Amino acid sequence: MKRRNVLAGLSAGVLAGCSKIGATKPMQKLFGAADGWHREMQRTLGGPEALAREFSPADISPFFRGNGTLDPGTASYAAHEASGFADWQLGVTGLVARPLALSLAQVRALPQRTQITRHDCVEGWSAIGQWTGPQLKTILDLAGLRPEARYIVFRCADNLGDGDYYESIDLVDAYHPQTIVAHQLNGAPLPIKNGAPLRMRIERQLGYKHAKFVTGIDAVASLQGIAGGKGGYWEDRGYQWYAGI
Ligand SMILES: Nc1nc2c(c(=O)[nH]1)N[C@H]1C(S)=C(S)[C@@H](COP(=O)(O)O)O[C@H]1N2
Ligand SMILES: [Mo]
Repeated sequence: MKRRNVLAGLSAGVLAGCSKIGATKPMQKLFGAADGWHREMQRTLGGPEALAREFSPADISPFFRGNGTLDPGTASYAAHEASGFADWQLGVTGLVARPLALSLAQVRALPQRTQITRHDCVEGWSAIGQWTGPQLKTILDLAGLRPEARYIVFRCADNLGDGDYYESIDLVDAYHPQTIVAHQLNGAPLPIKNGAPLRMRIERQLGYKHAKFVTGIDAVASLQGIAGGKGGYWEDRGYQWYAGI
């Protein structure tokens, strides 16, 4: 039906079980996964579904700066850039029933969400931008999260010299309605500096959680054993894992 058309390119088998596996099992785990004072406080005050503030088009910053990696600078990324990211793939792996490799066309064909939000960087700047992309939960439901999954890890195309950039969130943020895999900023394809062709928006957390140049989404039971084990490139270097605003 309509959903089939939208998801053309994904097999019927991929679609069949998604609502069952994806929607129920992970939701049962949401509260068991919560630990840490900051996370508890924010969620007690706002509730797990509380939305980050959304703004109007008039509020959009005239310039949305880039921060951190502005271009991954690898031969592979340069080749993707030259071909307009036609062969970019978003892998969905780990504790999922149906691993996926989504093309950008498939990501764009999923139901989309557009939101105008403020990005806050710990370095002391903010900017308001309009982001468009599918909700992460749509993709997780397609892949069918397994009940053992507790965290979602984002793999990125940039290496900072002493490690690849990566990030992670728990299932509360993964299923939050404003958590999207963005491919557009202010109605245009993502600029390179802002994470082309795909970057996360995790709207209730600080800027470093919003992984850019995303190549993979990995469902895991534990963050131990991944890079430094703290759940993110900056977390491994001392930043808070839960960076609620
Ligand atoms: N892959 C990757 N993602 C990243 C970073 C990075 O260096 N590499 N920097 C983070 C930081 S600290 C911020 S503030 C935002 C900046 O997003 P922007 O470049 O769109 O402003 O991206 C985050 N995501
Ligand atoms: Mo940042």
